Amino acid sequence: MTEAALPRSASGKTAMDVAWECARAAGDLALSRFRTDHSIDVKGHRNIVTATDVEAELRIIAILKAEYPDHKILSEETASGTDASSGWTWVIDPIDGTKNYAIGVPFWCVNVALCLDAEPVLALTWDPVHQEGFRAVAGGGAFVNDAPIRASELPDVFSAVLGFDLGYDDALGSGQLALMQRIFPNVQGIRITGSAALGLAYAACGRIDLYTHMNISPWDIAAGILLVREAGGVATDRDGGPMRITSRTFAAGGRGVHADFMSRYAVVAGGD
Ligand code: LIP
Repeated sequence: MTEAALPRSASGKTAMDVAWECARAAGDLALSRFRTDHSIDVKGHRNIVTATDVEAELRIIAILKAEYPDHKILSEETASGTDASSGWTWVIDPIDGTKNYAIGVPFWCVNVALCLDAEPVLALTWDPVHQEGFRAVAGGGAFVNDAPIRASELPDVFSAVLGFDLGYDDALGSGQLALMQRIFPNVQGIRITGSAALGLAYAACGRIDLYTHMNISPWDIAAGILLVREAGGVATDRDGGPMRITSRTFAAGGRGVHADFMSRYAVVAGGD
């Protein structure tokens, strides 16, 4: 699939142009309010949402409804129950890394993906603070802004820097910490990112060599699956099956590090 094969919008724009419009509309709003006081609601255990998350999402949805009225939308704050299993679906996270955003840590992004029958075919992860757009179209390779990106070519976990996050489930989070304790010190570095979408983007461009999670949502990962694959990396769930937008667990990154991680460490949480 190339960009030309993706549906044009109602106003004749390419799908990537519409994705950029969505990313900038949400990103400009979020950036304008970064490190200001936020009105925060608690959605669940360690899971917060700011008023800006919701407003940014509504801006994206307004653009998508105008440009692709027949496409479905699966989004974190206002449409998290959409069935994306068939047809065209935009999968949206207006601010991934909401906790980072709320506490002033400059590691958050706007995450936009277009899926066909639940398979990501277009990805855009936009980091407004660092002005970096990680993008890909299926079959067209992956880029940060206009520079091509490649996943890590390191051979194993020992030579790697790993990224992960804890998520909102204590047992699964504890499992991740126990796993990292098992790996350490046979690794060059370990990072907790606070944004799964940027964690995957950084794995796609080899800034980190592998990113893994045990309790994730479709809007956090839809774009990253395609970025890692189009950058020559591997993305699987922790059982070794192909990573899908419905995967709750995953490991994604360079081929060598991924193979070594999966063969040595990828036991399902609770077995550590
Ligand atoms: C978050 C991810 C993070 C993960 C959290 C949550 P949010 O997304 O970025 O990596 O650990 O459970 O999914 O809530 O900021 O969009």
